[in-house]
Parts: sequence; structure tokens; C-alpha cells
Amino acid sequence: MKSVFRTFLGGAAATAILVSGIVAAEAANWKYAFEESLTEVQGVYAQKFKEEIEKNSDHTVQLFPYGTLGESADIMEQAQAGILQFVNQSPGFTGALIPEAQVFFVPYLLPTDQDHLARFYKESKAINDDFVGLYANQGLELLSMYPEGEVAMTTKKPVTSCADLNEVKFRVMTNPLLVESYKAFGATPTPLPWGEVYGGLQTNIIQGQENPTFFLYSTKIYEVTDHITYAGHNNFTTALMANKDFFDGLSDADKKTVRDAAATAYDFIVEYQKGLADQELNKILEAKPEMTVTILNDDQRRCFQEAAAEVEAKFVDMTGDSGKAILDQLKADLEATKN
Ligand code: 6CS
Repeated sequence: MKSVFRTFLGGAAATAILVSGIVAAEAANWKYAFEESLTEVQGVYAQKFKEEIEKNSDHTVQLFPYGTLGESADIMEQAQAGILQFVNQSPGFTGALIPEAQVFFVPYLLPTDQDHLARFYKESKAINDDFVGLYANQGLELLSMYPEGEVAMTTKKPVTSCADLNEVKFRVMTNPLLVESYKAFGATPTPLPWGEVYGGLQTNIIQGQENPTFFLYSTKIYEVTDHITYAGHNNFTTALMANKDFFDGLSDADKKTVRDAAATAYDFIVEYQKGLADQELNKILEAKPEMTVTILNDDQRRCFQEAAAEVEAKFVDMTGDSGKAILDQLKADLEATKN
């Protein structure tokens, strides 16, 4: 009797251990780093992604906002090394690693129309197919690319033409095509990580930079520049990816949960940004009424638009057939998603 009892307990205990063991093995804590704060666009996207994963699985997602693990380049290294499972890095930085990702810096390639952009990122073959392969070559599973808004230049002196950028040390993200782009605009491009931008403007090491409107407000960049200029030359693109070995090792169910969470966060962030740029611009003007805001007219834009052809040619030089194929596909995708 005793031995039967013991066997029974043993069986129950073993079952309990096995069950908890299975749960422990399955329920993981995934680390996800991004380049902005929790309340900025990448942070809002990340929080939605986390919420979806935690709602639809036993896993948890631990978020690491900008600065907690270093600069953009640092979090990418950590993701490639498998220390992080997820990383949000923008092509502005990834372009140094994946040259074709610099295509997002060919001026005037992307439209300013937010609805068109929203359809484009979602449906583009270049993004959802071609870039997936290119990111995979770097050990990354590309899960989503999404927009963060039209970029504006902020400077210490007014800009109404390329000539006004002459002698202006203009901070750009660290990719060679963006350097070429601002050279073609007539400025002296200065690639820097984000952490050096506010101080660089404050100490006049640089005299200009570009970013989407919400970021100009949230990072208080308006405190150290006096003029905002919209030339319509680009939209800020960003991307969520996973470490590829980690992703490949997930069950089919978990892969689906991750993809679904990225898709839900995409729809959410597109909706979230409706009206955001205008709203944040008003906040800048409330905080600093003397800030000037200029939307360049067609004549004033001309030199920027002319520079675009030169930058596009540089992109093809830098990336060869592979870059040309991406560029052509992207143009076709933009055309196909027009309305
Ligand atoms: O300009 C930058 O470096 C930063 N801009 C944005 C909108 N997000 C993160 C990035 O580091």
C-alpha cells in the first residue's frame, strides 16, 4: 500500500514538475530594444507589440528604450549577437550594415502623403520580400518597416534654398548615402549618433539636423535651433527585426504570434500618428513662439529636387545590381499603392 501511495505521489509530483518544466521552457522573457523613449513613436509601437505578445502567449517582453543599452549601433550589435531578441533600428543606421537599406534616403522617392505611405509599407514587395532576404544575410528577421513622419530640417539660420545650407555643418544619421544627399544639397554633412546631436547644436559644432516633427518636440531640439524647414524630401522610415536564429528556433505558433503582434502594432502606429505632426508643431510654437516654420514652395524646392537625381545615381553606384533592383521594385510598389 505504502509503495503504491509513494508511486502515486511520485507520479503526481513528476507530472507537476513536467508540466511546470514545460511551462518554464516555453514561457520566455524576450528583450526588445529601440532607439526612442517609451512615449515616442518607436516606444508606442513597442508597447503595443509587447501588449499583443503578452495577451496571446505565455511570453513576456522586456522593453529597453533609447539610452538604456547604448546607441543604435550598440543595440544592433546586441541583437545580432543574440543578447536581444528584438531590435528596432532605422535604415538611417542599418544602411551602414545593409547598403541597400540606404534606398530610403534617395530624396523625394517616398511621398509625403501618410495614407499612401501606410499602404506602401504594408504591401510593398521590396520591403516584405526583397529586404527580408537582405536582412536575413545579416542574421536578422525583418518583421516590419513603418513610417515616423515627414522629416524637417532644423537650423540656426533660415533655409529657403540649397544655397542657405552652404557652410552649414549638418548632422545626419550614420550612413554614406545620407552624407551624399546633404553634400548634394550644399551642406557639410556630419554623421553622428543621436546622443551627440543636442550638445553638438548647443556648442555650435553642428548647425543643423533633420528629423520628424514629433521628435523635434519630444527631444527639445527646438531649444537649440531656430528655424524649421519642410522641403518634402523624405519620410522617416524605421524597422523592427528579430535575431534570426532566435526567430527560426520558435515554434510555428510563436512565429505567428510575433508576426501578428508586429502587424497589429503597425496598424496601431499608423493610426496613432494621424495629426501627430501638426499637434507637436503647435507644441513647439507654444514653447518657442519665435521659432520660424517654412514650407518650401515649388521654386524653393527645385534645387533639392535636382540634387535627388545625383543621389539616386550615387545609390546605384554604391549598391550595384542588387540596389538597382530594390530601387526599381520600390518605385513599382509606390506606384501600385498610390490609391
Ligand atoms: O535622428 C536620429 O538619430 C533619431 N531619429 C529618430 C526619429 N528616431 C531615432 C533616431 O535615433
